[in-house]
Amino acid sequence: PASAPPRTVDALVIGAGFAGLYQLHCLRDRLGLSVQVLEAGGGVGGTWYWNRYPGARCDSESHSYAYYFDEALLQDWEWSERYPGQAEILRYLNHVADRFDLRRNIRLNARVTSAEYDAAGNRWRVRTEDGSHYVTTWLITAVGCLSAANVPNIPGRDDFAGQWYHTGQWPHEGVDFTGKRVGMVGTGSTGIQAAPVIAETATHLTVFQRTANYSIPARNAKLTDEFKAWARANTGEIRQVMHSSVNGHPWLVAERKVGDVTPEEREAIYQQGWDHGGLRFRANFRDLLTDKAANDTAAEFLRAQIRKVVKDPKTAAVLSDIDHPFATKRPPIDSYYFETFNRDNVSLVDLRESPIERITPNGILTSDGTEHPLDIIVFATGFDAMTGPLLRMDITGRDGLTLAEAWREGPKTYLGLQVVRFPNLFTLTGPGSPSVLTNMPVCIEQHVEWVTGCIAHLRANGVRTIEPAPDAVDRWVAHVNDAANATLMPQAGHSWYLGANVPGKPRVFMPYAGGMARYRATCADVAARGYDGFVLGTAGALETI
Ligand code: NA7
Repeated sequence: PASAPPRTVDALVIGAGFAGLYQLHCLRDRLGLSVQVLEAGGGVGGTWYWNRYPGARCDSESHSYAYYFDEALLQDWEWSERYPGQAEILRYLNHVADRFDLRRNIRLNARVTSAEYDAAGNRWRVRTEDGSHYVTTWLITAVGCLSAANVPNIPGRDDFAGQWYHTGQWPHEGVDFTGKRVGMVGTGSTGIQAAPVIAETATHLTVFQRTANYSIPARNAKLTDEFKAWARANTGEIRQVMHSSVNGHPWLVAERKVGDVTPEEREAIYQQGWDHGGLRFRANFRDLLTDKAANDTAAEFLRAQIRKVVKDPKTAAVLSDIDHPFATKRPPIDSYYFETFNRDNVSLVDLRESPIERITPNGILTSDGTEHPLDIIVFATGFDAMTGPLLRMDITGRDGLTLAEAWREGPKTYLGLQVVRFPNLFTLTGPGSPSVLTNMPVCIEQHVEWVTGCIAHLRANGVRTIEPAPDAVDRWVAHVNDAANATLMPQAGHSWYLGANVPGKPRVFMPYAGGMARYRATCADVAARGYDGFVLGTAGALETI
């Protein structure tokens, strides 16, 4: 109740997914702080609590999609498939919550509505939807990058007589597609995972495609005992590779360039990558993301595969008419996505030719005058990525400055972790960090450990406040832009990396494309030089009342 006195803690963490769980463990069990985690969901797990759509599965390989901070945890947990499915990851995160006795400091169903910095007391006041009130010195957001659902505001949506769902807010009881005509809007990673599974039970599936996409077969399979034994015996080496790689995956990008091999060799390498499956395809040559001519060779190989798989030439043409360079948008991986279009009960609508005009009570009406009759609409339309989850909370820093105002022209951070005039606020996997361009747990562990080390340092040295110096932020923002512009990625106009999928969102390339290993080294260097670029203040109360 609003009248109850606030609860006071040293640190408050928002979110109980991969990042929030580990941050709680580090601050409570390594630093001995009092910590409260507030989680909007009815369970722990973050992304994997909400994204229960058919076919939901991680694109990182299981043995790398895990915490690496605890050898006993690594040894005890056993993944069953090459890529972990949603239910298995959720079991894993619940196992971690139990194993490290985390639940006693996590409040579920506690959606944070506001966080306000009180300069006089040097503390944050955090409020939840149900009127609870917390006071904390350190405020850490662990809200994820892809957690604010983007449901397109298509006219007529509320008049639809059937059911509609967004994949990121999927009903826990599941959705029965038997006997239903289903329309799915969106062909990103999510739609590409969901379509083959929906098609298995639906009477008919209509896929509404706005932008054609590359996809590489995942080649998911049960893990063999040999592989499991290898992964267990080599955790140190796997960690080492993940830490030295550009994107935190357990492989390195090849040294060779496309031009170093003959066209025949190149095609054989691509074929091998296609047969092996997964995100690793893009690691075949080191210039795929920097040289358009090199990229064209991969793009053309992938378009040709679509034409080989899809039998109907018109459908194949629409699916393979891809206008962005390969991997400049997040490249999906799939299980029989293109094959799905060979089924009798699946059809494709090209929204570029005839966009959606409105939703009617009976289905979706496109501009060519066709009304596609539907019982269920699935919006696989993605997220207000990176900034969305932060801006949907009302965060206010010094002098009444809101985060929305501070980021009006796009997000500005130092290392993706801190914002000018928001002292003692740390934004894990925030914009300006490598986050979504990496295998997330690797990036998360680095962030959480860096923040933990930072708070330990500040406490040991009597520092009351930390916030970035404005010129350090300017330099970091420029560096993030330069890193993006050194790649082909900004060329994909429709990408959520740029905020282009959300109407009115500033077009800024949000993640740091300079590579995870380089980022890790930069952060370590900043800490080693006494938190260079940050302003450390000694005024203000640290011990909260
Ligand atoms: P994405 O990758 O943002 O994909 C969303 C898809 O929905 C994409 O094909 C969009 O087309 C399409 N979309 C979005 N809004 C509309 C409207 N209004 N009309 C038609 N089509 C629309 O989200 P995902 O959930 O698939 O994946 C997110 C990340 O999760 C993924 O990258 C992985 O990191 C895991 P567009 O391309 O914008 O034309």
